[in-house]
Amino acid sequence: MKILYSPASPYSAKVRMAAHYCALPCDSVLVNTGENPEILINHNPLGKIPTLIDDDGTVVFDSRAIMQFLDRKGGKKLYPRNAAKRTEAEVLEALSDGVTDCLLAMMYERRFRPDEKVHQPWLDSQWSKVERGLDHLNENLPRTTKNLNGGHFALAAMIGYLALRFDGKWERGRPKLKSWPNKFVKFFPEYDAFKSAG
Ligand SMILES: N[C@@H](CCC(=O)N[C@@H](CS)C(=O)NCC(=O)O)C(=O)O
Repeated sequence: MKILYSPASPYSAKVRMAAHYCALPCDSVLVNTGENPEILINHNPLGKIPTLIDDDGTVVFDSRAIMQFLDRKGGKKLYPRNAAKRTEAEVLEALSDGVTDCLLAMMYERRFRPDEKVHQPWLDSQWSKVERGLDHLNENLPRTTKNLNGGHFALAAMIGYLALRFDGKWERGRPKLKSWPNKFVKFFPEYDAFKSAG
C-alpha cells in the first residue's frame, strides 16, 4: 500500500498516523502537488493528497474515504462500534478537517493570489470559522485514552498544522486545546514524526 503525501499536508498526516495506528504497512511516497506528477494525476484526477494506492490497484481519496478504507482493512480499530460513539468520532473528524479546510483556504489565498487581489473580508470570514471551531473544541475535547479513533487523528493533524503555519495566532484563551497534544502523545508517541512539517 502506498500513500502519496507531502510533509506539510495535514490530511496526509491524519491518514498516515491512522495507518500506523492500525499497523497497516504502507510506503509514504513524497509528491509535489504543484507539479501535477503523473503518479498523482493518473490516480486522482483532482491532483490532491493524500491519495492511497493499494497493492491490488485500488485507489482511494479523499482523506475521509481513506480513513474508512483503513478502518475496514485494519480490523475496525479506527472508529468505535457503538453507533453514538462512532457518530461522535466522525463529527470530531469533520470539525477538525473543516477547521483545517479554512486554514488551508487562507494559505492558498495568500500564496496563489497577487497581493492586490487578496480579499481580506474573505480571509476574515475563514478565520472566524476557525475561531468558532477552536473555541468549540477547547470546550468539547474528546476523551483521550489508548483507544484512539479517526476524530483524534484529525484533531492531532489540525493542531499540527496550526503549529506549523499559525504559531502564536490561535493559542490564547484555549489552554485545554493547546495542551491536548501532550495527552495524545502519551498514547501515540510517534506524533512528532507524522505531524505537519515545513
Ligand atoms: N478534502 C480533501 C482535501 C485534500 C487537500 O486539499 N489536500 C491538499 C494538501 S493538504 C492538496 O492536495 N492541495 C493541492 C491542490 O489542491 O491542488 C481531503 O480530506 O483529503
